[in-house]
Formats: sequence, C-alpha cells, structure tokens
Amino acid sequence: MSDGGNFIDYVKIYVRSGRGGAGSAHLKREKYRPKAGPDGGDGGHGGSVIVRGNKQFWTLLHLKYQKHIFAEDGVSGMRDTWHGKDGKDVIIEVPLGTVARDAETEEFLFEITEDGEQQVLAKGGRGGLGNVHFKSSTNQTPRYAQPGEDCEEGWKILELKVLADIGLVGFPNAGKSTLLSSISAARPKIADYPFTTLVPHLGIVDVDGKHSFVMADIPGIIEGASEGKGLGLRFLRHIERNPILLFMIPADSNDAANDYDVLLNELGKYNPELLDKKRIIAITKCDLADSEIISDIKAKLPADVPCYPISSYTKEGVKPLVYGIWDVLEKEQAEEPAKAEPQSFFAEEIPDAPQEDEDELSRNSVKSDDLLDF
Ligand SMILES: Nc1nc2c(ncn2[C@@H]2O[C@H](COP(=O)(O)OP(=O)(O)OP(=O)(O)O)[C@@H](O)[C@H]2O)c(=O)[nH]1
Ligand SMILES: [Mg+2]
Repeated sequence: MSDGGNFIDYVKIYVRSGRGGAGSAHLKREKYRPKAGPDGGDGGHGGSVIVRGNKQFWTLLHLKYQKHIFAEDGVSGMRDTWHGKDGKDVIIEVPLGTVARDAETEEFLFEITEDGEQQVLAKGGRGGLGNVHFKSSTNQTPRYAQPGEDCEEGWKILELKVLADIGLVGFPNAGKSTLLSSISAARPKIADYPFTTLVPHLGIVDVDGKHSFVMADIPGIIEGASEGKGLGLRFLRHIERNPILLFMIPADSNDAANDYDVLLNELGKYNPELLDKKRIIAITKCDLADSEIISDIKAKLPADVPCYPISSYTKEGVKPLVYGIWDVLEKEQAEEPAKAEPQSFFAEEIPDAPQEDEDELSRNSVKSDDLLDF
C-alpha cells in the first residue's frame, strides 16, 4: 500500500454489550394441579464486545466507518424452565499493538500484542435466574425471578502503536525512507521534498541470514512539531515502544548538532520517556560530503551515542550500521528479562540453568512475508 489515507491508527467507537435476559417468574398451572409450582426459566446472557488480535490486520481502517458496535441482548427465560438464548458476542479484529482506552476517563484498558489474544471491551450482562431457583420449603410458589443484568456501554478509543525494534527519527528529507527501502523489502515513497512519508512503514531488516529486526519509518519531525508544525507529533506513538531510536542526520546539514538537539527536544515534549530509549545516530548521505566534513559532524555529536556514517546510495556504512543496531538490540533483549523478573532467591539452587538457544532468542520468527508496508 502506498502513502495515503488508508492507514488509520486511531478510532473512537461506541460499544454496547447485550443486556442479560430476564428470568421468568412463571407459575405452572395444570388442569388438575392448579398450583404445580414455579417453572420460569433463566434469561440468556447478553453478548460481549470483544477485541481480538489478528496479525493479518495492519490498520484500524475497517473501524473508521463503523462507529457503533452493539452485541446482542440475551433472550428472557420462559415457562417450562425454557432457558433464553444467549446474545451473540461481537468480535472486533485489530492489528497487534492495538491499545484500548476509555474515551472519557482516558483510562488504559488493555493492549493486544498476540495473534488471537482476546480482551473484553464491554461485558455482556448476566441472564437473570428464573423462579425455579427460588423455590424453598417455606416458599413453594416464588413469584419473582431475577432481572437480567444491564449492559455496559460507552465510547472507547482504539489506538494502534506499531511494534518495531527500532524507530527512525529525523527531519524531513533526512533519508529515512531511502534507508529502510535499501535494507528491507518495504517500499515507502521517496522524494526530494519534505513530508514524503505521511504514515508509518515497517520493514524487516535481515542482519546476517539468521537474525532480523523490525524497523519503523515515520514522518519527518521539524522544530515546533510539538506545537503542531509540519505533521505534528501524533505519529510518534509508533516509536513509543521501540527499544531503540535511530537518529538520522544528513551530512549536508547546516548544523548537525543543532538538528540532533531539536529532534531530542521535540521528542521530549511529546513524551519524556522517549528520551530514556537507547539511541544510535546515522550520518546520512555521506556520498555528498568528504571524510573531513563527516569527521567534523561526528565530533560535534555526543560521543556516548554510537554514530555511523552511511550512504544509502553507495551502501557504504550501511552494513556496519545494521550490525550496530543488532548489537544494541541483543543487549536490550538480554537485559529485558532481568528487568521484568527480579532475581529469585532460589536461583542459586538451580544447578545449570539451560542456556537459551541463540536462535530462540533471535527474531527469525518474523519472516519476510510478514512484512508490513502500510
Ligand atoms: N545523495 C544521497 N541522497 C539521498 C540518500 N538517501 C536519500 N537521499 C535523497 O534524499 C531525499 C529524501 O529522501 P527520503 O528517503 O524520502 O527522506 P525521508 O527522511 O524519508 O523524508 P520524509 O519522508 O519527507 O520525512 C530523496 O531525494 C533521496 O533520493 C543518500 O544516501 N545519498
Ligand atoms: Mg520518508
């Protein structure tokens, strides 16, 4: 898919689950047994509105014109202990990386990260119990039954935050899309005018035939983007969960150090947590500058951030950059479980903790045909 309006990463929908059907309070009357007792059946459960992850979906476009999503009500119970039919659930399929929030309170509800993962957005009401359940030694003819439980309803926000390992950050024209298309099968539009890229693109980058990672190309950022200049910063949500950011500074920039500071500043204004991510810098378009200029630029950029001069045209420096990214990613992956699970007191008692297979750790599971190009 090319750039344009087909990529929808934010929808506001009104959802309503089904009400539970009422239990029946029917009293059985037979010709010769006028008080044959209660026989009111239970009401059916109301259907729920459920969100399900589907790795075939890459956008929320299918929800753009379907603003109201209602599940079916449960049917009331009837005489002869007839159980009312349950209301049907509604399943909303969403791409992986979709986050659900309550539109009014902004409360985070859940996030879908796995194919087939299901979460309830609005729970169906329980069906009421029929009066047969309330018969007791002291009350042989209960004249009441439970009403069905009410539905849940409200405005919800579904927001897609693409899942990538590294996000490209740079001014328009910095060469982000050119890099992505030179190292992956993604084909974002490339042109010598600013804001060529209007929506995020993902590509799978092969490292060495054994390992790969996912790179996200997003629209360019300019000074004042946090105040809405250019395309604003809305799309930065797509790099919020990337563990690494790759800053792209062109070799023909007038002031590389300032470019880098402006980018950092804008990211920080959008979400200060973006500044906690690992960073790598690529000096792009190095075919346009001689080595002296490149050394000069390098010297002006922070020494503690790995910096790679590259040219997507001549391919010079591109492979070392890819290896450099993989290096940082591997370290991040190794650190990740340690962060998530504090060391157990019993860890020392486990003799030889099995070593994780290198391939298991790798991202090889992402195949090239999983490539997403919005
Ligand atoms: N000489 C040279 N030009 C390059 C190189 N990489 C990209 N360009 C050119 O720079 C221009 C912008 O490239 P893009 O890849 O579209 O830049 P971008 O950062 O994706 O730009 P936006 O999508 O607008 O943010 C195009 O004309 C590219 O052909 C490079 O390595 N060397
Ligand atoms: Mg681009």
